[in-house]
Amino acid sequence: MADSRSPSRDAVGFATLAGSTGVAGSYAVAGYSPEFLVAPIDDLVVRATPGPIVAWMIENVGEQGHLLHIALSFVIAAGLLSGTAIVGLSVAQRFDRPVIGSGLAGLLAWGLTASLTAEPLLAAGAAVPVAAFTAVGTTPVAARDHDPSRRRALISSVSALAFIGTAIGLRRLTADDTAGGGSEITDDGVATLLQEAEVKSLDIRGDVPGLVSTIEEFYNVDITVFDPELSPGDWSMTITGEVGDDVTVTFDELTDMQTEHRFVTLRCVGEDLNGKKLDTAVWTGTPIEPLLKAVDPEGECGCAMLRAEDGYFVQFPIEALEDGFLAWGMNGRSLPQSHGHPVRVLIPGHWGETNVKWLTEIELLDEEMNGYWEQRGWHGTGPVNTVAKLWSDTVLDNGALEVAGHAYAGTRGIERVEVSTDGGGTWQDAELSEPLPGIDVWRQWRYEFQPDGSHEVVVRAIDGEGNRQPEERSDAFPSGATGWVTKTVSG
Ligand SMILES: Nc1nc2c(c(=O)[nH]1)N[C@H]1C(S)=C(S)[C@@H](COP(=O)(O)O)O[C@H]1N2
Ligand SMILES: [Mo]
Repeated sequence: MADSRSPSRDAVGFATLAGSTGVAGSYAVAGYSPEFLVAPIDDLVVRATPGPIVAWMIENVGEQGHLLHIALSFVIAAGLLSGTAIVGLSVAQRFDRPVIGSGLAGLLAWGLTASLTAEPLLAAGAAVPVAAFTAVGTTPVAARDHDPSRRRALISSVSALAFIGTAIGLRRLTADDTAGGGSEITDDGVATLLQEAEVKSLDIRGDVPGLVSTIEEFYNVDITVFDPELSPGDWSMTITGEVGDDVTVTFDELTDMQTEHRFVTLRCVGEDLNGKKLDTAVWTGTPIEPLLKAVDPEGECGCAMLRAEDGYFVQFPIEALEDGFLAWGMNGRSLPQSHGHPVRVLIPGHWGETNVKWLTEIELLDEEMNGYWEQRGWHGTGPVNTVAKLWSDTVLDNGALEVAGHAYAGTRGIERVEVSTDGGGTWQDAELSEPLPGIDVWRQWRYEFQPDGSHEVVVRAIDGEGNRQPEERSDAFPSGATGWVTKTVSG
């Protein structure tokens, strides 16, 4: 009996169950979104991590890096909610008032979740299970004698697990999922372009994406783990700052404007020389220029800061912005959540970071300012470097070796790709895919030869202005990788 009066192992166990079910409950009502308790905690974890480490993780470790801090954030969230359950359990025991104890735990869990997520209503998702499982732990001591604690612990654990499973399952079933691209865009224009890309894609045996990357293939770079959940109805974008009058555009107004479908390629400044953060899609949207003209920009620097719902921001010249595109569709579907649902920016020929997702604001500036990545030392707002990727080497049935990849030079375009099979001694022209319409699109290349032992293959591109891709090697940081891709292959 004396045992059950101190915060026993029992109490810690029940509190842990209560905390875990609280996290699951929050997930059930909020999903993988900023309203989920773990999201703001994760923001704090990321903010507490030194900037260079975060930047390095996002660019290099990607998903696995996210998993590390997310796991830590889950543990912290469950720990905090367990703390509220411990307080509830202690009060219940001290004053022998189980109802007050579990009510208090629920109230504290609610307060904690509501203040961190700023979502008082959804915070109930965390509070209710915490209160319920605290109540299980506060069942009067008398009852406990008839119910051996081992058995009770087992039953509680099983029901907690069942609750967590149900919460996750329910969420998955009911979630309004735009992950793979939402509703279909029924416009012949898209279908025509997708078909053109298919026809023009080279017949490559190796594992190289076609001229249009699928939504699943298309790379992702995000500064946060939780993508903003913005419905078209909630979305609007304001052009502000050094302008005659602010202008706000709603989603309906935007999609009523002149609609176009464009091939646009994106490449991240942070990728390795032969990395895979280079992809192309058919985007549906409208040109930015008419919107800019309407506000009459008057800033001194001729530059603009673009801001997004996830806290991302990037600054670059208005000149580049004028050529830009506001997209709400990707490969014939509404923009997937991870690519900026409902509206993102596409800036021809510039590094990926200028292509702001979940766009909320264009602020015209008087003075230049650093964007998110520029504050972290990157120089990634200008035009892309020229690159030829060597993404596959395959032995064909006839014994020949096929090497293949994509080449990209932004708005300069790709004129030629040269391949050497003797470490750069001699060069031959690779087969190139027919150019796709558009001013910012990659091309596929392919080269086949009869191997004789081991070969050092080197590839380099020549852009549309006649410039050969520079040979000198540099790392991605801070201005994008340079050099020629080489690979030793044998038949
Ligand atoms: N709002 C927002 N926009 C963003 C980013 C981001 O983290 N948040 N990442 C940028 C970077 S660094 C790149 S390379 C591209 C990647 O776009 P994708 O994820 O659609 O491939 O988006 C850019 N736009
Ligand atoms: Mo990027």
